[in-house]
Amino acid sequence: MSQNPQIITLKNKKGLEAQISNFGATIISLNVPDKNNNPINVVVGLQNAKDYTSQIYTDKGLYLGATVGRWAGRIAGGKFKIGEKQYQLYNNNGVHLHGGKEGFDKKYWNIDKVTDSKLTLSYLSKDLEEGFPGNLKTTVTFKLSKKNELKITYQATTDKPTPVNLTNHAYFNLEGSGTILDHELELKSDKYVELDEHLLVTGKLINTKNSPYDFTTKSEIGKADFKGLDDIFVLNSNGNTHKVALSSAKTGIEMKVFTNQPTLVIYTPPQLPELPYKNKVNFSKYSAICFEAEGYPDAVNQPNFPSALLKPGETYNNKTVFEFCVRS
Ligand code: FUC
Repeated sequence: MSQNPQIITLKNKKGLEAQISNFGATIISLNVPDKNNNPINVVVGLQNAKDYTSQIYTDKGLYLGATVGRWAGRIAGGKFKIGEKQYQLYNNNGVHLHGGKEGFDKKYWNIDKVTDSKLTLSYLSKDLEEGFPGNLKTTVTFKLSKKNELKITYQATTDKPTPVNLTNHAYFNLEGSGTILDHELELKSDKYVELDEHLLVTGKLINTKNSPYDFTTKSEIGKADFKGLDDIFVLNSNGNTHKVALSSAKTGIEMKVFTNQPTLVIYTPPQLPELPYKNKVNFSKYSAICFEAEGYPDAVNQPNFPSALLKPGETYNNKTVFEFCVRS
């Protein structure tokens, strides 16, 4: 019997409103008041929750607003070793991406707890699902705070050592349509991860300074040398300050990203495919930007990167916050 996704609406008292689907623990819209107090949906979403379950959509591999796991990003060779034991994951031409054929983005999550402003979903990923060892119990909490933040918290526990790397794959556009090329971006990252032609990590880190990846001073995304991003940045670890600030002069909306994760994938697809988008909006070239806060990429195969193995008795804890304000 086919299931129907359920939508949960969260609100805070400052006008933030989020719609979350339990299919993929997916953010399907996030309304934020602009400088004229009009709501702008800043997250790219589809019209109906059911649209996310159709193969026409899933074949496009967009992961719009979804929770990605058990491993967000790419695992080279689609395999890894724990001790002497090798694990073979679901892969496509030798690359495991975003949790496999049916990752966490395509699972129905259990609705554990709902209040006006907070939702907790959970999912039990069974031993060897997509090839990963251990029964992994995962919860994700979405909360709209009084400080006008969307706080996403992931926790997970396992009964066997297993790699865990969870993230949310929301595509942001602070104008709700058009392009993000006119948005301004500040990114607190002095180093990015070198990638090969298959977008796999070489293990080398490169300075962002004097490269097209230097957004340490806030600047327009569409500056002269911008060629699109599908890159991994190492976040500077100075205190509890924001790691990213993104703003639109048109709507006055500014979003700051805080996270306890060490790296951030920034992804700007050149063009979104034709799909039944919410509010029937039109998107032009470089229509949205993803900020996927996560652990070091392919850490299971990179001995120089911090380990990403979760062991029995430990709790995986990932907190990422998207804070909104209006600048006049
Ligand atoms: C990001 C990228 C990938 C992929 C996906 C939809 O995480 O790194 O290249 O296209 O999102």
